[in-house]
Amino acid sequence: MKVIGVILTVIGIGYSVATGPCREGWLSDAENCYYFSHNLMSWPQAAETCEALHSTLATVMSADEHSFLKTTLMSIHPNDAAGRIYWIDGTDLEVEHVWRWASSGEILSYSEWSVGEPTNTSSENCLLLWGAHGFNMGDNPCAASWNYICKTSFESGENIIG
Ligand SMILES: [Ca+2]
Repeated sequence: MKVIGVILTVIGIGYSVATGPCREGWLSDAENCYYFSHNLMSWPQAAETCEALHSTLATVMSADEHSFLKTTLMSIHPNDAAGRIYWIDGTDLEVEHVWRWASSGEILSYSEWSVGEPTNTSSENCLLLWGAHGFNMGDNPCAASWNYICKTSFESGENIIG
């Protein structure tokens, strides 16, 4: 009984200090923390901002992760999703038509493009989630000002509070 009491005390302390896996203002799925910006920036500025927040622009590694982002974006924008665009981590700046995650250099293993996207002109080299198309992917000139999503994993050690 004494051992159980100790365990319960430890669990209790654990709960009392933990405030969730993510920093305040960030949202989590099962593995990562995400920051959905309130402001608009160019893709390079957004990437710098995420870096300053100890994260990167969001990668989308699976249909499940994309689904989480879509659901969250629709809940943030119940009435104005169609006018919203969010930068994510992908770019084909290095080699036209070859889309990579900037943070890792890896070629996209998952993608779900909006109809007609990527436009893939040499002037559209940065990846986004397009509200007018259910937050499926699209490309745009990197200098355009849009919202952005930052992402960091639970394991990065930046997120644990307490
Ligand atoms: Ca495009």
